[in-house]
Parts: sequence; C-alpha cells; structure tokens
Amino acid sequence: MNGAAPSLTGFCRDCLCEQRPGLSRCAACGSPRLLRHPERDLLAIAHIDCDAFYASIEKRDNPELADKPLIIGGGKRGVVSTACYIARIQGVRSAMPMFKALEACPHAVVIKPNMEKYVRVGRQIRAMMQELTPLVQPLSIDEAFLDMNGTEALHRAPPAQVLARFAARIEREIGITVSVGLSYCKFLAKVASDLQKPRGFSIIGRAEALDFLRERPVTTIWGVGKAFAATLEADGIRTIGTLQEMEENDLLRRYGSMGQRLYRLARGIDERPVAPESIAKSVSAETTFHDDLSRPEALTAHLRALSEKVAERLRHGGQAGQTVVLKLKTADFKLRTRNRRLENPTRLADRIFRTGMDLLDREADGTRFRLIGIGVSDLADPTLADPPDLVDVGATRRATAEEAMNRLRDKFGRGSIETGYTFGRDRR
Ligand code: DCP
Ligand code: MG
Repeated sequence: MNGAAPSLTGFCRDCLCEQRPGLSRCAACGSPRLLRHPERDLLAIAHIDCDAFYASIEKRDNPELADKPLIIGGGKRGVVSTACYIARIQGVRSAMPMFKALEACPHAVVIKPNMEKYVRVGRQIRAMMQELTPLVQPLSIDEAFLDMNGTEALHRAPPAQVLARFAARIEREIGITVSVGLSYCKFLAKVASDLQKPRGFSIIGRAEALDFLRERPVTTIWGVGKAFAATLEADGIRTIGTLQEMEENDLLRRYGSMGQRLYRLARGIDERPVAPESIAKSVSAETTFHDDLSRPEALTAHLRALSEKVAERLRHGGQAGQTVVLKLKTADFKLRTRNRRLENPTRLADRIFRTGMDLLDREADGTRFRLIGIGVSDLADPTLADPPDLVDVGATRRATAEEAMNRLRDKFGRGSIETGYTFGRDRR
C-alpha cells in the first residue's frame, strides 16, 4: 500500500504539493504525510468514514475535552455509542456496557448522545461529498462510498488529490477528521479506509489486491459475521488465502450464493456499483422463527420489536421512509410482500408498526409463517417526516411519546424501555 514506495512521485496530504521521489517529508511544508502509490491516479472508488464521529463532534464543541478520554453513551446503565481514540487506547469499544468501559478507563468523561446534532453534521458532510460527485452512497450517518470516475475534468485533479483536499476541508470547515480509502471497488475501498484510522488515507491497487487479502481473516469480507466465520473455521477456512485456493463450484456447493460471493471477493472481484441515495432502497429488519408461527399475537410482538429496530436504524442513519413494506415467508418458503405508501415519510416505530399491522391483518389467516420482516422504502429527508397529524390526535400523542422514549434510550441505553408489545420477550 502507500507510505512505502519512496521511489515514486507523490503528493503531500497537508499542502497538496507534488513530491519528488526519495523524500520522506514534504519539500514545501515538512509534513510527513506523503501519499505515494503506483496506481494513485488510476483509482476512483472511495470510502470515507468519519473518525470517532459522535466523540469528535463533542470535542469540537467543547475544546476543554480535547486531550481527555471521552465516551459517548447512555448513563451508567447504558452502552458505549463511541469513544474517542484516547479512550480506545485504554480498551473502550463501541457497544461495550458502560460499567465495563469505566472500569477500563475510570477517568473518562461521559456525554449523552445528541442525535439531532450528529444527524445535522452528517448531512453537512454528505452535502459536501455531493459536490465531489453525484455518485455518493451513504452507508450510515458518518460514512459513504463515492464513485469519482469521470470527475477529473471537473476538479482538474485526479480523485486521490480531490479526496485529500476534501479531508482537509472537513477538518477546516466542520472541525472533525475523516479517514479515506481509495481503490477500484467498494469492498477494498471500505477495507482501506479502516487501515490507518484516524486521519488515514490508504490506497489498495489492483496489482496488490490478492497479496493484500491473502493473510486477512475471512471476517474482512463483507457479510461474514461471527456465526458464519465459525462455520467457515469448522470447515478449515480461516483466512482469505484459503478461499483464494478453492474452486468456485466447491464454494457454491457448500455455501450457496454466499459461496459465490466469497469466491469473488476473496479475489478482489467486486462489481457492485456505487448506488446514490435516491436509489439506495430501503431500511428493514426481519426475523426467522425457531418454530413456524401462525398466531396473530405472536406475529404482532415480533412486528413491534422489528418496527422499533427499523425506526432506530432510520434515526441513526438520518433517514425516513414513505412506503412501509411487510415481508412474510410461509412455512413452505413462499414469499409474500405487501406495501403501503403513507401520506408523509415516517421515522417512527409506531407508524411503521401500525401500518404493518394493517397489512398483516389480511395475511394472518392461520397460515404458518417462518419469517416476518418490516421495513420502509422510498427513503426521504427526515425533516419532512411525521408532521403533526391534524386528524388523528392519538397518532400525534404517540409520536411525541416515542420521541421522548428515544431520548431516554439515548440516555440510558436500548434495553431501558420496553413497550407492552415487546416487554419480557427476550426473557421468555
Ligand atoms: N455507533 C453507535 N453504536 C455502535 C456503533 C456506532 O451508536 N455500536 C454510532 C457512534 C459512532 C457512529 O455511529 O460515532 C459511527 O460509527 P463508526 O462505526 O464509524 O464509529 P466511529 O465513527 O465512532 O469510529 P471510527 O473512527 O472507528 O469510524
Ligand atoms: Mg466512523
């Protein structure tokens, strides 16, 4: 990757000056942050991810916190949303219970999340990304893919330089830092952005892709979580290098469509296009039951829990959706999807749930189901979502109650509040 290869020309990530080969510091400003790579000007798929996003914003807004370990998360009972890099050195991680985090880092300053603020900053950054290329695909509140192909004439510079300029602009104008990954495909761009965090800029070229991937664990591959990694490990597959030596048919036979994906990604083959926001389809959640279910009450409880998950994802992604989609799979694997377009976009669990219930009503006729899912499509600007309902006063009241619960969840963690529909579900 970069950093090495001093024999190449490069440029300085701080002052953007071109650099002769052989120098280890910028000839103009003395910065050691030189970017050199043989494929530097041939690559155009980028992944940008903000560093310790919530924590960086809070540090920006309170300079006294700059040198202190900082944790963003719920009170003592909650979990860690994120921690700054100073707290991470001491072992604090996202999703860690707060008491554990404070054991690891007793002097940390803890701040409750302010989602509205983070969503606002996320949108500002997204708007700035869209000045670089129309092909921006957000993955979450603080990260996105950018397809920079064909933008060189517009910017009068190749993508690598435009991206370095962008990272500097975010620092200057927003006051937080980002890390950039640049490659020829989404998979490796995303892997690259993580390599030198924080304030990183990594390049993975075509020529080095196979070697780069060989020693990495299979969990580097998108979609390989803990459970699937355990299955692979039991089959003797721990590194991507092992996958690189296997036949496509073998992987296909063992793992179905996932096997094909493993085959291709292990070889650095990823042709998925960067799909901009308007095409980014939906936000959803689903669950497959241990035993098939037909009772409406049982299905309803799942629907409520899933609606809350969808609402939380919308909230964290700064999104809303206008069409509610119910998905059911019958015991004999027949898929049923039912849609309803709402008058306004929503990001509230209550609206998603009630619409889903209406749709479910017609399907819960004694049929046995193995899976239920709920989601929203037609994603929209969250500022347009859930206007006060002049006709259904009850809906407005429930919406207000939900906003209040969300604030409490941000404060005390997700498990702190349950509604009547989901209460005790996990313990049954
Ligand atoms: N987040 C959260 N709970 C998690 C993970 C993340 O609430 N389990 C929130 C807080 C993060 C934000 O989402 O600031 C972005 O997630 P990232 O995974 O990108 O984490 P960070 O940006 O905090 O850190 P990094 O520098 O590793 O990207
Ligand atoms: Mg991040």
